[in-house]
Amino acid sequence: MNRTVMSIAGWDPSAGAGLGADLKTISAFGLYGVGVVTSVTAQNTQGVQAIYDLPMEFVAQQIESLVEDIDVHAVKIGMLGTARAVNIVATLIQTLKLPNVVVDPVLKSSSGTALLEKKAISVLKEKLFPLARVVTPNLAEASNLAGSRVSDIASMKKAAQALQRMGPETAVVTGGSVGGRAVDVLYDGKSFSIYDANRLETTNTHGAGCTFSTAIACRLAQGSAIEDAVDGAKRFVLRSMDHPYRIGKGEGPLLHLPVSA
Ligand code: PXL
Repeated sequence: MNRTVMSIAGWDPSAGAGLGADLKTISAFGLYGVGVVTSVTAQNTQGVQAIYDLPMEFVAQQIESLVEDIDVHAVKIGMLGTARAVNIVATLIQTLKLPNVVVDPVLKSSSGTALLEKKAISVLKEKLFPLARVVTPNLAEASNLAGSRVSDIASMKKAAQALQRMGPETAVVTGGSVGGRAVDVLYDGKSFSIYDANRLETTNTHGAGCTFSTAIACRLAQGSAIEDAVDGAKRFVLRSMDHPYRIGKGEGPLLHLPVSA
């Protein structure tokens, strides 16, 4: 299918997370990926060593250059870095009427470094969430954004409901671990869907959240309904974590092989 997916995200030079992971994911789905950089990080599988947030004017220019020329069928939004970037991205999503927006509300790296300034969190919730078809917080992000500890299925449901009420069409809280199962909880304003799989024994998890949200955007670009898109994305993430490569000394990245392979 002749479809283009845009990722607006940070650059991780180890390409395990961020824009690198997103473009690999889009390719694996057989779609054409385009990428807007919000922030350049220096990092590897062991942690984030430095961050350089781009000026919001330059983030805006990249989006405008792309959209003037190329039709975009879905947008994944990851690390934004600053409140100014959140604001300008929200404005452009609206004025350019970009479709199938998936927001991964990235707050911290898995090693604990802040990837979004504190004052941007309210802007993310108020300006960007209402423009999204899907938001995909993990447990830590859901706890922070909903303002209460999220740990088990009951609290995941409560948080999914609270976040959906902030304006997105659906909220999926990811990363639950219940009796050795990997559980995600979706709420669409009416009912819950619970996604459940065997938890893998793997350390190849760096970039799982980025890959998940981008895979949802790919499936939406292909015309899937949200519930199916999330199911397909979960299967893609699990398969991409389950590989024999040993990359780096820390939390290994996923390996994004073609979906049809
Ligand atoms: O996984 C969250 C994330 C998103 N985007 C970038 C990152 C990370 C984690 O390190 O570096 C650019």
